[in-house]
Amino acid sequence: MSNRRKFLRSSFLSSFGLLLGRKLHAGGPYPRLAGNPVVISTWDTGLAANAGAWKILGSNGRALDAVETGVRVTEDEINCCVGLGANPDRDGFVTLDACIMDEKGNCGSVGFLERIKHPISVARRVMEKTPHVMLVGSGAQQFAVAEGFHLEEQKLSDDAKKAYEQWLKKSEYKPVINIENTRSGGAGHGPSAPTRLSNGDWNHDTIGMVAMDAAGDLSGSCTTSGMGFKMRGRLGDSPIIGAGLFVDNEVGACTATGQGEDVIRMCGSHTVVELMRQGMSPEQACKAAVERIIRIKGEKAKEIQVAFLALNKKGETGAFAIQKGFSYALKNNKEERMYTAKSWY
Ligand code: SD4
Repeated sequence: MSNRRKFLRSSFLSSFGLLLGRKLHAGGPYPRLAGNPVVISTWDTGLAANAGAWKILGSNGRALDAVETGVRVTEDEINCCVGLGANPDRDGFVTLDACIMDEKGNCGSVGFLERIKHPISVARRVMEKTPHVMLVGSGAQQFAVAEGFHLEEQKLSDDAKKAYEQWLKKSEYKPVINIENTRSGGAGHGPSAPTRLSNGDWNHDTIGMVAMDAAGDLSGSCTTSGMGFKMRGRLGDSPIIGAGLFVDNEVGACTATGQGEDVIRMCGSHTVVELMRQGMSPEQACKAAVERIIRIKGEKAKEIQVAFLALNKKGETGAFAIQKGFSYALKNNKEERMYTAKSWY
């Protein structure tokens, strides 16, 4: 055989081998961990949300169904930062953002959605029933209604009304706040969801959830009303795939909470997943992402809260935040509890 033919033959075989190798490794760098479902979600409201998700995960259901069902629990609660009971924008309207992503890289999202109780389920319909990833505003609402979602009355919850009336006294628009407040979500002082509590801790309530099911597949969800008293039309990181949420079934999944603008700037959740792909543990990856925000923001990082929460394909979990006070809920076959994340400050 001539040298040229030998070369062609061997390069064909090695490309074929590579292709085959790829296929063999389609499960990713980690072996599939079956039979150990786990769910983690942000903040204290995560406990009840995890319990909702566990109804599915604990009976061998799919992670995608679990993360939708789980965060619907929070969307049903009266909460500063999730669902229709949440704080409004500065014009007095509650506008909701949500996204969802499954183990196959399918994803769906809604932003600036009004008068619909379960934006996470609309996001799932966008994923499953449209050729698109994202629908926003009146288009998203129109789609939701066409899909049978009920158009709720435009009315603030009692808590939100009180918080908004308080805010209106000054109508002070500050994209960042770092002061104590009466209602988690920035009542009285500006459009930011982060609030500093009297003990110095920071509070938010957006719910981000990532889970692995008994088959070893990953999914995630994220839903929020965003910053209280934000500008009308503002979108945060929570409906943006790669920012507020990212899932890669070969590696892991991550969700973010906190000041969305700063998460969007560095594609937060995607960054964390890519760092895990390079071999970092979930906590190391979340910390490295926080450090990147701190490098970008310098001293201004002192005034904001951002936290990342991640899960890898081995079922390991971890988190890291800029400020202290970020808590997350974990549920697996052995435990159901809150953890407090380490933080930069
Ligand atoms: C946003 N990331 O809209 C959300 C807010 C948040 O807990 O996480 N609040 O920027």
